[in-house]
Amino acid sequence: KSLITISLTFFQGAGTEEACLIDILASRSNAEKKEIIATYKKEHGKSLEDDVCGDTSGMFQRVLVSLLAAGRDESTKVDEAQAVQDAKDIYEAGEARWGTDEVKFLTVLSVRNRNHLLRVFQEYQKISGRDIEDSIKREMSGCLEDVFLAIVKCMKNKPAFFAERLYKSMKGLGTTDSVLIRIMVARAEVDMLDIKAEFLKMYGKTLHSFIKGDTSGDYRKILLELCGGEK
Ligand SMILES: [Ca+2]
Repeated sequence: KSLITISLTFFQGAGTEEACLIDILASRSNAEKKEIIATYKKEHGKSLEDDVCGDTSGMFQRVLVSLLAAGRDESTKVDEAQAVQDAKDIYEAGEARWGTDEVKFLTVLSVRNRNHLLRVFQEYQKISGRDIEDSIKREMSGCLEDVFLAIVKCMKNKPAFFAERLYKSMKGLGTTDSVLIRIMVARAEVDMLDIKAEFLKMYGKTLHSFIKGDTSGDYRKILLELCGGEK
């Protein structure tokens, strides 16, 4: 079984839980999303999009459906003029007006390629004097804020995004087991070394030591196995 299939099993186990949908849809490539959609259909006899629509609503639903369409430009080309325009559009749709026109954020964040978006974020900082993440936090809330932030963070640095998700699933009281397991399984053979490096950089502790201190028993054994060595 492929890792995607395994992570889907957790996905299904957790139902269409929002955080899980966000993690998966914000981080996967078009091809991976298409595979997930096909696997979901095969195993459930229903479309993932229908289930997502049944469980979510409003603008958050629109963003998820747009991500499920797997239509992101995956080239590396940056259109300079368009990047400047995108940054302006986002500024005018958010900080520069009363309320927020979320559709503009959706249009730019769900279809543009990574290099282009990194350029848009730079330009946005110049125009608004703020990081785009700060503006998303100021303009939006709840699941919609979470999904836009996840897209931006994944574009900037995907291993750092997952390092933060792992950290937040463990720190404080108790551990969000489903998040921890799902991410560890999904990323084990993909970018765990990068995630561990980011984790150490961001939190000054190894992921290995964090898991060791926060979990126990067979569960800890499995997680440490997925994590690999201390380094
Ligand atoms: Ca506003």
